[in-house]
Amino acid sequence: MPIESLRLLLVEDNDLDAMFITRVFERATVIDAQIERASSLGEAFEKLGQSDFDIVLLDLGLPDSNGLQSIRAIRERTTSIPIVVQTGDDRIETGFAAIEAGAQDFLSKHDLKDHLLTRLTVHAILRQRQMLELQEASLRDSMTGIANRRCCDIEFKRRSEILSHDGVPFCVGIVDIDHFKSVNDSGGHDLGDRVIRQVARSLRDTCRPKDLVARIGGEEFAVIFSDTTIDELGSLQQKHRRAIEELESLTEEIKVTVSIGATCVLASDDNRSAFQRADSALYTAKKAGRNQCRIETAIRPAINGQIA
Ligand code: GH3
Ligand code: MG
Repeated sequence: MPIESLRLLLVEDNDLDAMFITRVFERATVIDAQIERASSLGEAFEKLGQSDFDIVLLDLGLPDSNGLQSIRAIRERTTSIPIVVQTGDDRIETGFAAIEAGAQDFLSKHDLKDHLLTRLTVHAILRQRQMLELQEASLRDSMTGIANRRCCDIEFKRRSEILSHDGVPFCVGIVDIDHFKSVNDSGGHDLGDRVIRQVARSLRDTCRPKDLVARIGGEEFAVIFSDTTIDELGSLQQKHRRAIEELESLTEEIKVTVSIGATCVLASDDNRSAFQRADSALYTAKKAGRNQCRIETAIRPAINGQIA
């Protein structure tokens, strides 16, 4: 991914150093850098809040912050923007400490040669972009484009922490395509894959923005219903089931339906125990004839205890 033009936030309180760095980028013919300068960390935060930047070039000795604190403060606000540190301190230990604190690279002010600075800047941006792309890909299911099991595990953990700290309830559900084997058997594996994508799209389009839909197995999906009590769960499940029942058939012979099992999550639950309950509700829905929703209600007394 070539970088022709980039937006750079230069955080530097020294006018001469700022002018020197600006000139380096003006002389660089391969890139067109638009530079905005902030003279303090406070001003840097203001500018980061106002517009998007591709990189922050950060001086470690600022009037309102010092050394590694500045890097950590920026990292607390955003993990995505690459930071290159330039420092008057020549010790290599300072540079490595900067990287440990969250910077992508470092450069001594005594080493500010044109090529070195521009190369370092471009490398930091490209490396960070690749890292974010990989991170994003590691959370997606490649066949359907929706979240994968890993992403579901992370979201479950996040929701559990919010439940424990703030008492915000949440629920989980498992959605399983009915008689999917017969889709493969009658229409082939490719048709099966198309049905899986169609169901994934429906779940994604039907869920609320605060919910998460993930593919957790071949024809099995998980839904994390955020900020949801067990009393709201039934209608949410039915909305998903109906949306899939009403999907346009891909072939005349195939009518796609799903069964859904769900449960409310307790503060004492972990991922496994919560999804085991949802799975047993799913089993009941399958046994009752499929194209149905069930909720694990055995935990109702425990929920009441949790709320009280
Ligand atoms: P039930 O209603 O009880 O859920 O029955 P089922 O046929 O849906 O369930 P079963 O577990 O017997 O079969 C699931 C099938 O899904 C078996 C497997 O070959 C198929 N499958 C798993 N992953 C994929 C996939 O990625 N693509 C396709 N096309 N088929 C898959
Ligand atoms: Mg199935």
